[in-house]
Amino acid sequence: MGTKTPQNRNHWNNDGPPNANGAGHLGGEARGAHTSRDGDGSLGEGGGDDDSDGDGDDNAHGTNMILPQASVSQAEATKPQKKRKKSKKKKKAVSIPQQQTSPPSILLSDLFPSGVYPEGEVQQYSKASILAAERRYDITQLSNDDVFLQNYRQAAEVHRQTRKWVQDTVRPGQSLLHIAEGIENSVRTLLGHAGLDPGDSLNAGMGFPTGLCLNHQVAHYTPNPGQKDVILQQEDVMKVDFGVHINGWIVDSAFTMAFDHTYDTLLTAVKEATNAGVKAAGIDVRICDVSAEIQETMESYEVEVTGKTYPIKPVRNITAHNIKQWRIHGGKSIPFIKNSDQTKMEAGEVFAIETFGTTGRGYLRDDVGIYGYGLNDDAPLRIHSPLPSAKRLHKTIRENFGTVVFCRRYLERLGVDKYLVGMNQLISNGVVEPYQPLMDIKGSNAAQFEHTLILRETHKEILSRGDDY
Ligand SMILES: [Co+2]
Repeated sequence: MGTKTPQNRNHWNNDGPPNANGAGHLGGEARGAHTSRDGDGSLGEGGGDDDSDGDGDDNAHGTNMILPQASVSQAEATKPQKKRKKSKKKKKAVSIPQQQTSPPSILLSDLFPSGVYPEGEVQQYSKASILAAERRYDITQLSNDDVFLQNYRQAAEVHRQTRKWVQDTVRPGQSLLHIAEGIENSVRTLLGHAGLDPGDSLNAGMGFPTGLCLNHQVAHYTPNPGQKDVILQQEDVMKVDFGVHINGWIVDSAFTMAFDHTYDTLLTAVKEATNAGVKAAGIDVRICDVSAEIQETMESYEVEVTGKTYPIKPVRNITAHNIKQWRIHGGKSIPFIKNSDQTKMEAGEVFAIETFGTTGRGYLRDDVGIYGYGLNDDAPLRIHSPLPSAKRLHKTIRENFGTVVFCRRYLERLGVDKYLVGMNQLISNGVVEPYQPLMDIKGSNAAQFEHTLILRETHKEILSRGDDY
């Protein structure tokens, strides 16, 4: 999920809307800017920035093996024969499944009974960064570091197993609703949280509405209830962007599918631009330097569509971002084009490094319709609304989503109906922020790739990395 750049801060390009405030730099999102709606909710305890990871973890490479199933113990085997033993033995023979099914249906914790989840890709910092990390070595190690890391790795594995199902089975002719629901069923099933009991989806669940954007739709489109089915076509370029959260920590990762080889170069350009951003990321690295790497990589490609050559343009008014607990957009933004933002990335921070490239203008506008809603983090706990429906809706949102962005389908599966009037009142009172779909010009095509990484003390871990992207 990308951060939409507030229009009055979009002053690093010439053909976007004029810059209204003339701020001197492009520093991280100002408080109170639109991103605050993702808010660091008062949900769960602790939270904050306790994500700096220690070196105390003993999860070396290779711990992602599935441990062999415990066999019948010696004592059990030598026990004197008893009646009914036959049936008992039969029960023991039921094995722990070791392979995910398609569609995914097996709880991830059953696939990893040891509770140790695969480590993400390890990338080393530059020498200078390692020296800086050594100086920080006395940073207090929090006791829950390992739990934090295992939770994050578990969420990443749920993302990988779910997207494998998408890549293996999604084909033209299927509806976007079918694909979105398949992703969401998989994520919830693998996490073991259906999210139907009050508050259950706050333990673990979807990190934001599943994004399925076609062609010139660039970001923030999800199927809505009651809409006419959109059927995936052979020539479509589809961005698949979904999030998995455990305890408010969100893995935000996206990829693009195309069934027509015309778009291979577009996909390669954007994938490589994202990888360049991932590679550039590090402790004390300035945001402007990450942006420059992304832009240079993206613009080194061009794509030919029906005989015409298009430069691949980085999208200018949406950005990569850091992630905080319960906040998909944590306040730092990384544009895909040159800027002068001297803000530095810091040890312990989690970043969603994403890029979007397009054959269109490279400037997004709001499309009609709605993507989702998010509770503002600074919204009051109690609202004074004359509408009982708005009060009820507010309670439902707080109990089930907190500040996690949700869509109409997530609300309706809870049995909530006739909520639009109440929702509009919450929006006009500033309690809830709506999110619109974002599009480039019709006829253009855009691609997206995104990874979530954590800047650990001595190396970065690309949590969402898979053998697919
Ligand atoms: Co994102």
